[in-house]
Amino acid sequence: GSTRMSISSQRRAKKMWRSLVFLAVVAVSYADEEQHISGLRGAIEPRLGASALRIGRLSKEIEQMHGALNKASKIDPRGFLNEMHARLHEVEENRHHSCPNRRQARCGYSVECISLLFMCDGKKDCHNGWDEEDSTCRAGPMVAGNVFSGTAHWFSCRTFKDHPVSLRIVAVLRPKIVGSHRVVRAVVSADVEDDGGEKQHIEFGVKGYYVSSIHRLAFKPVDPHGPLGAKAFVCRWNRGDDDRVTCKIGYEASLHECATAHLTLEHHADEH
Ligand SMILES: [Ca+2]
Repeated sequence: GSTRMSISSQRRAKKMWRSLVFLAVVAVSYADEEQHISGLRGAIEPRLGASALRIGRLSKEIEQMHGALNKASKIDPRGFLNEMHARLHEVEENRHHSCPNRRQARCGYSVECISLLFMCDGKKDCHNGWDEEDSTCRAGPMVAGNVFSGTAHWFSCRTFKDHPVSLRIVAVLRPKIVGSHRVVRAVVSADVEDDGGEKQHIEFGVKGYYVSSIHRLAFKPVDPHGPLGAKAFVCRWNRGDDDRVTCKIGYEASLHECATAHLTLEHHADEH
C-alpha cells in the first residue's frame, strides 16, 4: 500500500512540478507580452497623435474644397479642376508619407501601415485589403512602347523657351521584392531652343522607378553628363487617369525645381 502511495505521490509531485514549470513559462511569456504590449503602445501612441493631426489637416482641406466647390460655378472650370487635382495629389502624398517608417506604406485611408515588402505580394496584409487592390498594384501607364508627349516650361536653371518633349517607355520590370514598384527604362527627347534662337534636338536614356500605389515615376538620366546634366524627373499621374501626367524637372539633392512638363499619352503600346 505504502509503495503504491509513494508512487502515486511521486506522480502527483511530478505533475505539480510540470504545472509549476508550465505556470512559470506562462508567467514569463505574460511578462514578455506585457513588455511587448507596452513597447507597442509606445510605438502606437505617437502614431495616433500623428493620425489626429492628419485628420485635422484633412478636415481643413475638405472644408476648403467645399468652399472652392461653392465658388466653382463662378470660376474657370479647367483651372478649378487643375487646382483640385493638385490639392488631391498633395493630400494623397501626405497620406503616403505619414507612416513612421519610410519603408512602409499606409493602407489607403486607414491608419494602418505595412512594410513595402508586403505590397502586392498576393496576400492581404492591410485589414481593408488595400495592399492587394488592382488600383494599388497595376503598372497602369508603365507599358513598354507607351509614348507621352507635351510641352516643357522652364522657369529656372536653363533659358530654354517652352519646347516639345516626349517620354518613351522602353522597358518595365517587376522586381522580385516590393511588388508595388517597377523598374523603368525610358527615352526622353526634346527640341529645345535657347534665348539666342539656337535650336537643338536632344535625346537621352533614363532609368528609374514607378510606384504603382501612388502613380509616381521618378527617374534620372543614365548619363549624368548628358544634354540636361544630372537632373531628376518626378512624374505623377492623376489617380484613375493613366493618360495625363505632370512631370517636374529639378536637382535631386537641393530639391530645386527647374521646369514642369504636362504630357499626354500620344502613342499607346497596343497601337502597333
Ligand atoms: Ca500583401
